[in-house]
Amino acid sequence: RAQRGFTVWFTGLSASGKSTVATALEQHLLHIGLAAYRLDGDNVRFGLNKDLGFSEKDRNENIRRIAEVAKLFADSSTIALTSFISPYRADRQIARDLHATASQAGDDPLPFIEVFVDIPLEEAEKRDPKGLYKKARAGEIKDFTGISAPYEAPESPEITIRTDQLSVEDCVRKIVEYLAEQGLI
Ligand code: GGZ
Repeated sequence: RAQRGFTVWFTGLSASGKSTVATALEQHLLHIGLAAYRLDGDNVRFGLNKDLGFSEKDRNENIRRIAEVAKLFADSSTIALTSFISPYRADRQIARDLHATASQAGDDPLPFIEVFVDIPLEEAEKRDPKGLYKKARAGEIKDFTGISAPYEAPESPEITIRTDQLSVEDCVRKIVEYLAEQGLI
């Protein structure tokens, strides 16, 4: 039967491992012959959303547009993988609700799978691959998630992964097993 599209929505702190796991998951899905496409800061914040910064309002709009684009990919029978901090619960709910609303009369809702990339702030700060936490602590970056801006952890994500406890492969396996159980792949 034809592939059905859906969205896997990663959420978590900067340096939590969202992009690393999303990239590995995308590779796996492509390898087994499924169409998958990853949306992340590199291909969205420098293009479609280059007019947006990191104020609460701009993050709301960032996530709103990403949710709309993910839905379009899913609607085209692609698996959309999004890796953005998406710190606000209400924004993630909007993204979820958007997928639940069919594009055209008679269309089924598009599945939306929220993956909480859960690591302690201290761990993310220890990793600090780009030195951003250090700059945020020094006051050189304002509104930095976890330091001077909020991160609202999901209350009932479909999947939680601890990237500080599991290998990337194990994280991918956990997601793939869930998708298979749900009959999505
Ligand atoms: C958080 C920031 C900020 C501030 C720049 N707060 O680790 P990174 O570098 O590569 O990922 C972070 C990315 C976050 O962008 P998102 O579009 O995912 O954020 S949101 O969903 O909240 O709209 C980080 C970098 O951009 N970055 N300034 N102030 N992260």
